[in-house]
This record gives sequence, structure tokens and C-alpha cells, in this order.
Amino acid sequence: METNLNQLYDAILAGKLEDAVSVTNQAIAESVAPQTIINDYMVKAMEEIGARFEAGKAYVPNLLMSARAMKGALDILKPLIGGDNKVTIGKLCIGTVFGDLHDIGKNLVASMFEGCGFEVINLGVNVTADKFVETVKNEKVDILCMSALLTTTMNYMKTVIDALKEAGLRDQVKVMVGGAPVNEKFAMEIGADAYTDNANAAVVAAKKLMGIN
Ligand code: B1M
Repeated sequence: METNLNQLYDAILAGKLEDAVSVTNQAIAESVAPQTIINDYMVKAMEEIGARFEAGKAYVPNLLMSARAMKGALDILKPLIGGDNKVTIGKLCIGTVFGDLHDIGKNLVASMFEGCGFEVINLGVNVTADKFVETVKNEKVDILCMSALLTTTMNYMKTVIDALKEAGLRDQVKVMVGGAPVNEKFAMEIGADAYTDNANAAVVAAKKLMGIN
């Protein structure tokens, strides 16, 4: 019987890890495209749990359980995103900024970059300006990517860009930003080179910054 991917949406929304993993495995076996599974069902479920949280109809433990289910399903899909591209087209680092612990979107973007041929240094969450600067300096990355999911932490992106300038490194690296509260206007105001609102667009923008069509 064909997989009903609405069950994946329901499993992530309800925070049921085992169900999410099992439906994802079925969908892969039936050759459903990973991007369809992620964008049309998994991300949608996370949006819905966020909306319920905002409306006072879900609580932090619900967010945590949904996040756990999303991550479990995403781990299975990761190797399938973008095929087994072994050619490196650029080096980048990515991290969620200081004070912010949200990493699902950031990890999705990192996986897409890897799948599409970038060498990725994933710095994790709660990343300080010092850590970003040290990585740009020591690893000679082409692009520095920052993620923020909170209105209270997005301003830290400017702190990082200012720290790069202070260290004399701003001209050596491109800066990309993303995350739910961030937008194009904010990105330009803080002096970033690019903003994208999803993982696919992030890859396209990064290639453009590298001069690759
Ligand atoms: Co939190 N949380 N959370 N949370 N959480 C939000 C962000 C919130 C919008 C929920 C809400 O109120 N509706 C709200 C923020 C409000 C605001 O600031 N405007 C919120 C809050 C308030 C909080 C706490 C303060 C709650 C509390 O404790 N009272 C707390 C803060 C903790 C902290 O960080 N210091 C908190 C905690 C948590 C959990 C730990 C429980 C959990 C995170 C688990 C984890 O990540 N490991 C969690 C979750 C799961 C969410 C929601 C529900 C889902 C986030 C998510 O994973 N989305 C979120 C509501 C929402 O966003 N609708 C919410 C799916 C993901 C695929 O999308 O991350 O947007 P996203 O990434 C996208 C794009 O944004 C873009 O591409 C990605 C893929 O397409 N993108 C980039 C992201 N980064 C990029 C970087 C790039 C490019 C593109 O670089 C180039």
C-alpha cells in the first residue's frame, strides 16, 4: 500500500519519533523525493507546532518532542539529499548564533550544502563571534553562514559581522544569513552578502557568491 505522508506530518506534530522514522523509511522505499518529504510534510508540521505554541495550545515539551521526531526522520534522509557528490565547490562554516539553541533548520541547510558539493564546517549552536572569527581565520572558509530563530538573537549576527571587520577579515569571506525572523532588509542593514529563507535557496545563493551558475 502506498505511504500516506500525512501520517509523517501527524507523527512529527505529535512528537512520535518511531512513527516518523517508519513512515519516512516507507516513503524512501517507494522513491518519494526527499525534498517533497521534507518541504511538504516535515517542515509544515514544525510550522504547525510553532503556531500552536504561539497560540498557547502547545508547550516547550511538545516542541522538543516534535524536534526529536523531525531530527530522527531527517537523519534518514540526509544521505539522500543531493546524491553522493564528492567534488568540493567551496568551503563554508555554519552555526546558530550565540544565545540560540535552534538547530533543525541550520542542520537542514548544512546537509543541503554538503549534498550539493560544499565542504561544510558545522559549528553547532550558541556560537560566539570569537568562534566564527577564529574559524574564518584558521579554516579559510569562502562563506560564513549564520542562523537565528529568535528575535532576541538575530541582532547577534551584526555582532559577528562587526567582529569580522575588527579582525580585518570581512573582505576575505562572504556572509550569508537565514532563520525565521530574518529577512532581506535586515540582512542588508547588518551588512550581510545574502539572505535566503530556505535550504534550497541557500545553495543557489552560495553558488552565486562563489561565481558558480
Ligand atoms: Co523555539 N521558538 N524556542 N524551540 N521553536 C520558535 C523559533 C518560535 C517562533 C515559536 C513560536 O513562538 N511560534 C519562538 C520564537 C519567537 C521569536 O523570537 N519571535 C520560539 C521560542 C520563544 C523559544 C523559547 C524562548 C521557548 C521557551 O523556552 N520559552 C526557547 C529558546 C531556546 C533558545 O534557543 N535559547 C525555544 C526552544 C525551542 C526548543 C529547544 C524546544 C526547540 C528547538 C529544538 C532544536 O532546534 N534542536 C524549538 C522549536 C522546535 C521551535 C519551532 C517550533 C520550530 C523551529 C524549527 O525547527 N523549524 C519554532 C517555530 C517556527 O519556526 N515555526 C520555534 C523547522 C526548520 C526546518 O525551519 O529553523 O526556520 P527553520 O529553518 C529554515 C529557514 O529559516 C532557513 O532554512 C531552513 C530550512 O528551510 N534557514 C536558513 C534557517 N537557518 C538558515 C541559515 C542560512 C540560510 C537559511 O544560512 C545561510
